[in-house]
Amino acid sequence: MNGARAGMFEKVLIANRGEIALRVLRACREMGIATVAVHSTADEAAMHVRLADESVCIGPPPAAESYLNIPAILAACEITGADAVHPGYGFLSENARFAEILAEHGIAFIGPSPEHIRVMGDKIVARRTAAELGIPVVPGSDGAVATLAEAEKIADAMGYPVLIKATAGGGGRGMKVAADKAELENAYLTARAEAQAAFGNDEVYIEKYLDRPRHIEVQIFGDGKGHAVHLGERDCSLQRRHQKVWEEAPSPALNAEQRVEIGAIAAEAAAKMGYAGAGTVEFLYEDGHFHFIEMNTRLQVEHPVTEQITGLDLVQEQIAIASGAPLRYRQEDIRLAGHAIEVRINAEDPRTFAPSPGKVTTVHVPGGLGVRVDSAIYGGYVIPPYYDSLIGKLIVYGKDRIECLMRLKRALDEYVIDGVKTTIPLFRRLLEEPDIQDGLYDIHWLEEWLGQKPET
Ligand code: MV4
Repeated sequence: MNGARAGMFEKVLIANRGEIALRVLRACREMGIATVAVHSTADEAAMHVRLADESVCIGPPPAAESYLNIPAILAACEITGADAVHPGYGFLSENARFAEILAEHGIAFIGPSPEHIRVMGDKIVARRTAAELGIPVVPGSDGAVATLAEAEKIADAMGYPVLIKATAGGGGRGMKVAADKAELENAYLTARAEAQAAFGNDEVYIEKYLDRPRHIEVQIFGDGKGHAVHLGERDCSLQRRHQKVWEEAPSPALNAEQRVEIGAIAAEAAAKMGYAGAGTVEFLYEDGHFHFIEMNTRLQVEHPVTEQITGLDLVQEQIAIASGAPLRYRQEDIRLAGHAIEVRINAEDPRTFAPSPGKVTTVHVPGGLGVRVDSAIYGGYVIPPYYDSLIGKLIVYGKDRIECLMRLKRALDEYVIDGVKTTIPLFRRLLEEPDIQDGLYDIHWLEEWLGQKPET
């Protein structure tokens, strides 16, 4: 079989580890593209290293010296002759400078342009850009708020409660709520100080605080030439400390008309920007209204739920677009069908969420119709303590949400991971909750539930 197509990459270097490295490797294999794994000294026995065609050690265990080490990754590209890099998620996936450096060396970055990464990385510029492109944004300041007096003026005009956010923010750091005027000074000063400490940049802006929204995000793809499609939404409201634990598609909160409307708005904006590759437009959804908060310019952890309801391979699509191919689907070719749920299996105590690295003695993964497991662990694998605790994703698909929930319960009961603690028991408990069964949850639901059901 000859997999060669005009312009298609011959060898892709995967600048990541764990389940996402494996996910990218699988897409490359199916496209007839050779793969290069890179790894730290802590990951010599990792599955992505074992399965790749070639591998290169890029440094010691700390990510700053290996998976974030741009010169070492560049050297690995040169040594192996890779013609493209897939960054996965996290690490260098939203580093505009990395994308630029690769381009300067004639290596393709499988992702959007450095300019689009940069625009969306600055939350004020992202907000302004979204508004200009016709996306509904949260009411708030026009740009940065440089003084407390200015903050007071805007908050008075808009009404309380308000939220002070860091321009360089993300992950909830440098974010402070002010319920009324009396709380504004402290919120403003604290947000600036936290932003300075976390990002070395104390610039902040103000938004109206939405009390009990859902987090709903739209998956888009652009060809970089003014065409874009959307692949429906994901509901990622179930989270703890800004870490998603459960994602589903479609959102239990939306009807078909709302889905088409928000999807079209997101895709049209991506088209107008000339956006290339996969992107996610994040919204807070409350009282029937969508409010843009951020855009992620990378593949996301939860992309499999979208793959399950569309039947499309998002990583293959990313690779094709980065090689200069047009979008392989028009909007009318994309059919959203059935329901998918992903739960994140972390090596953590299911009640305290304390990390639980160490040796995995036994792994038995669930299977059968509608069950997918994206994971890079195996019996005898030692989970290193240096990286995040995600060790697998269980994704279940059903014709509707009810079938999906029954299948999730069945699959969780089959799943065996011995030797380390995992979040599997958390999901068994969640499935017993009427609010979860009914899809009635917002971004605060999980933390409130955990608060009411403290450790043992
Ligand atoms: C908000 C908000 C309420 N109102 N913005 C949290 C991190 C960043 N991605 C945006 N975040 C929020 N922005 C306004 N105007 C509440 C949050 C928020 C949140 C958002 C999505 C998912 C989980 C969250 C948990 C707490 C707060």
